Amino acid sequence: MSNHLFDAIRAAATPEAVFIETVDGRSWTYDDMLAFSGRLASTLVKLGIEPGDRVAVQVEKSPEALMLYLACVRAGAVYLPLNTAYTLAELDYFIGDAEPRLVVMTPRTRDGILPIAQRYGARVETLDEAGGGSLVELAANAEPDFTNVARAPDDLAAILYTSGTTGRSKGAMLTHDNLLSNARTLKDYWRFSRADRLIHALPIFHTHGLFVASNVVLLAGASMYFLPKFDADEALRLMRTSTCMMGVPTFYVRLVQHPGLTREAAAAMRLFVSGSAPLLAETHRTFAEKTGHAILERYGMTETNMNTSNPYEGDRVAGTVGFPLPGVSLRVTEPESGSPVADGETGMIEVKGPNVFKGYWRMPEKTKAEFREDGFFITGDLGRIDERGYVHIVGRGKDLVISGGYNIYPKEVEAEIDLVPGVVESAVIGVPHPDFGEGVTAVVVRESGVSLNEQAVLGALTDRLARYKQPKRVIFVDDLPRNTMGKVQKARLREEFSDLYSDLAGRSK
Ligand code: MCA
Ligand code: AMP
Repeated sequence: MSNHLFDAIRAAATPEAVFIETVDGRSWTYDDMLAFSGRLASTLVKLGIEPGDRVAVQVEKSPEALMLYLACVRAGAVYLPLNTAYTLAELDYFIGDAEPRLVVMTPRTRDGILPIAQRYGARVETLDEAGGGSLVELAANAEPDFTNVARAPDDLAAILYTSGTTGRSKGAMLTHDNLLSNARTLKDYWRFSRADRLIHALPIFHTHGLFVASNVVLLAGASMYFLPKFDADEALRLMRTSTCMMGVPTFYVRLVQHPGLTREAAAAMRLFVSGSAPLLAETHRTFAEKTGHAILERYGMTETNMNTSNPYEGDRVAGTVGFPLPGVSLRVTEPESGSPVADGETGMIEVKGPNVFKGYWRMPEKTKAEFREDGFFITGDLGRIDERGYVHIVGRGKDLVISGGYNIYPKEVEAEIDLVPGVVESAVIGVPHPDFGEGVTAVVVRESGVSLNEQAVLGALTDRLARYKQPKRVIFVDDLPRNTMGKVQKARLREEFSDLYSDLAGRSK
């Protein structure tokens, strides 16, 4: 019986070749991966997981955690990774919405999550960063030879939550073929082979680290160094025995500030990829001057996987995201009408292809609203295509802040700030930040006579919002600027506070 995604992974695996090495010296071959993911898949089935059941996972990065993703694919389950920064308040929403049959947590956070999981009828098991925990104990005696559950190209492999412009987060439903087709395309486009070793320093609960990085390595039968998180010293050390790295712009900002980044340090490397947020042309240029490597920038979304990429051979143009990938149709339209703009003009980027998701989990109306009649997905990103065919992202139609590669929807943060006693209203904006690209910033109006300060606002958010969503600064103003329609003029606020973080330049890690 065929399992669309895993069959391809299985076919690319070279049994004795190394798949993952960790910085503390642990290593797994492809054979180990097949056996361990088989044990975990057998365990999932024993725990009653049926095809289509969601398995929610909020654990620290480890090879075992990646193999749990593969086990879910093999067992026909729907993998639901959750950012480790999410608070219990945020988890309550995700678990209630996705209704997983099983929640896998770190032992540290188990007690907090247990009542939430029980309320929604989910079982809880644990997995820690060292590869221990109750799930692994159950798997120790399970069968490594697992007959994969049959899954067709259109069956769900994963749900990844993306923040909503209005209301709560939406679960993007990704099929086996969404993931497989995109990973195959990227493997070929970026020339991945068994000879490659990737520096993997991204988290594995988002598309970038989970699908782009890990699936490409798997389909190439290549290997990777698994770092718990990005560390410039460690990345530089590993470059001497690696061939590629994938990262968010913050990785490259931190690397160019490191005295160890030289031509010699990067001599063994063949490819540096950047994505998830705009890479400054200056970072691209400085990196090239220091190493001789032109960073390859690409563009994607949780809903669409990767859409465009600069070429492997040919000009990697700073400030552009390159060409639509093979099999991906991309057009630029008038946002309101959806009709194509004139050549070179700016408009809404829309995409269509096997990479584009199936819809938002249990939100048919929202799904319908984001697609055109002819099947193109409306990305919410504003862009243009230049005369050479390179796509430029010029802005965002959606009110979104991207900080260190993580998306933050201002509305969600504003809603929490507005609940703080003494707050009249708030506007959350992203302003240039030398390390994170954009820094989440709250502009707050307080009731007259109330002695509310920055610390009190931030303190009230601690247990409500993931750390990366919390404002780096809170500014108090008498009134928010509004246009004649009464809408807050965020562009004016962004302008006014554009220098807020400039004193941090040169001091980032
Ligand atoms: C950590 N902090 C952050 C961020 N990360 N604050 C804002 N934005 C962030 N991204 C907080 C920490 O909790 C800490 O708070 C303080 O900021 C400083 O932390 P630091 O040690 O400097 O951070 P770090 O641990 O080094 O992490 C920075 C990072 C990391 C390496 C940029 O955030 C990261 O790995 N980002 C990658 C995100 C990613 O994978 N995105 C892809 C999404 P305090 O000290 O005050 O407690 S997928 C996607 O976007 C699409 C599909 C695509 O195209 O790829
Ligand atoms: P996410 O919802 O986390 O998948 O983030 C997707 C968003 O990240 C896109 O809609 C873009 O706004 C942004 N993004 C991803 N890659 C790039 C890039 N290379 N340049 C600019 N923005 C990007």
